Amino acid sequence: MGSIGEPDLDYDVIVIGAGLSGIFSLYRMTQLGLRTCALETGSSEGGTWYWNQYPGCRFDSESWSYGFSFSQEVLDEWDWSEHFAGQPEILRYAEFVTKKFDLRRYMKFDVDVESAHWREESRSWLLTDSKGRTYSSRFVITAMGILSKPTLPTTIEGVHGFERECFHTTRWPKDWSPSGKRVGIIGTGATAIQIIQEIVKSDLKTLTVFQRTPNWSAPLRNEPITTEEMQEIRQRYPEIFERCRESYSGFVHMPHMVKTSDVSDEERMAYWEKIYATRGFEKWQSNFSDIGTSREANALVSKFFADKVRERVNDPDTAEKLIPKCHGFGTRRVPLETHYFEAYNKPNVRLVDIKNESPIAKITPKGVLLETGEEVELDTLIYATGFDAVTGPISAVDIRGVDGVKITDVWKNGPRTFLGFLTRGIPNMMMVMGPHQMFGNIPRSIEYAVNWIGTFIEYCVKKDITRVEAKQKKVDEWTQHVFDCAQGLLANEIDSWMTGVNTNVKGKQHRIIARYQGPGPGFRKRILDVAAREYEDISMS
Ligand code: NA7
Repeated sequence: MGSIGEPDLDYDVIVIGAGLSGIFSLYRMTQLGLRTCALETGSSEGGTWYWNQYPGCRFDSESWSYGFSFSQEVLDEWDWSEHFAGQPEILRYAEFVTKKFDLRRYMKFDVDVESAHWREESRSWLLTDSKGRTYSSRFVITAMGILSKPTLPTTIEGVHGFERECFHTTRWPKDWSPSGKRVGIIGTGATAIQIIQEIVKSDLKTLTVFQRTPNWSAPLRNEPITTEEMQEIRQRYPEIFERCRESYSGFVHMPHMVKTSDVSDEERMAYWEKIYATRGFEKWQSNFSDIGTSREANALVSKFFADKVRERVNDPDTAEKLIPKCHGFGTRRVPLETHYFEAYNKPNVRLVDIKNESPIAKITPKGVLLETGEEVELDTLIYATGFDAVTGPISAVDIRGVDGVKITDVWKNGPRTFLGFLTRGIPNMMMVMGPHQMFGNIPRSIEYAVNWIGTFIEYCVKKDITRVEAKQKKVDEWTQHVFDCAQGLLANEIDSWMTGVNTNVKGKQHRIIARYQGPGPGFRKRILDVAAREYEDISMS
């Protein structure tokens, strides 16, 4: 197709990030014949699956519904070994796709983009990295991930003061062994749950879990995929991806269009028992249709899952501590587990409730001092304390648009976007997995976003359009639509990374609407309508 006509620019399109979003963005841009590159902080591709190398890291989505759908060759050639693959296999998959399309030659590793400044006169972006190197481009695609900026528990005194082994889950030391160690972990989100259930299988000496908020968690039920099963899955790929397109959040699990009040107590319990026994997110995504909106329905389903915890944890006090009291089932992202609750039946595992019983006074050079006066001495302290999610990676770059306006100022009261792809005042920059996009089964959402952005850039090239910007009116309408979709959802009454709250980050104490919460098919229809109307909702020149 040729480039976007500006020989003085280094690139037509710079992609920031070489995770799954970056890999597919690069693929699309190279297919268009554009001059492109991906600037990646890591030393290799893979994004989330490159950084998260902790023990037990794996999919919560079915492997075969998570992989890319865009290439028949990839679908034909790649075999998944488990229904929920582990991180090493997923990273190999990212490397396989990269290699297959020879994308590595467009990737620049160990590049930390610090700023991106819009230059109106040349209608281009100038990016600068932490080593002072610059990169110019007509368009920028941000593909930085929604959970890529780790956060330490800065609310705790002495967070940098532990003098033994200490790390965040995204910076796991290679060849780390728990053998004979007294390990402590702060956090009980999806990451911690995967780690805890894995490392208790080892010969560690003790494990102390410091829990601020318990999480609802339910069985993953992972199993290997046999050769015959993989053949069968391969034949079903069209049907699998069709299901993902039709489901609410891009998973293979279809909504159950029945309310808790539509059935008898017995039928309800039977249905819950049935889905509890299934694989993956079925128990969340295919639960009764009112559990996310009705307090009564949510109380019932929460009781069902609470009783499961009580059945599985021997010590009643520990079981009660593990049952969330301040948020209902499914109002936060439900981590899936394999014998997580049974971990607490081991004599060398201790759960410390740091919210209600024994708050942390401070982290000392050799352990964690509780307000009770007890110092829990540790050899290793793990921070499983999550991320400055969704807006965090974007805000971390000094992005300045028209007249030097900062993206953080445009979003000071929460993100405002058009389709989740564009921001007013920030021309020629498009976001993959930016705020106000649908998330759910992430690669499905990545494909929708990158395909839309790719088609839009292709249109611009064909029509010789060199400047695009969201219109204020359309941003207001889309943002309002995203707010409307979020109305009445119990999830928005709860603090979590999904509602933009992170106690460790300045300015993230208040809930925002960070993502599109309407049904996936509705999201796709709206973005495709904009394309069908030849992008008239966007300023183009
Ligand atoms: P999450 O889900 O954000 O969990 C972080 C955990 O760390 C959570 O239990 C937090 O408690 C806890 N935390 C965070 N800061 C502190 C401080 N200052 N003190 C004590 N405890 C703290 O991150 P994950 O990495 O587990 O998972 C992120 C997503 O990755 C997950 O949803 C999947 O989509 C994959 P809190 O609940 O805030 O009280």
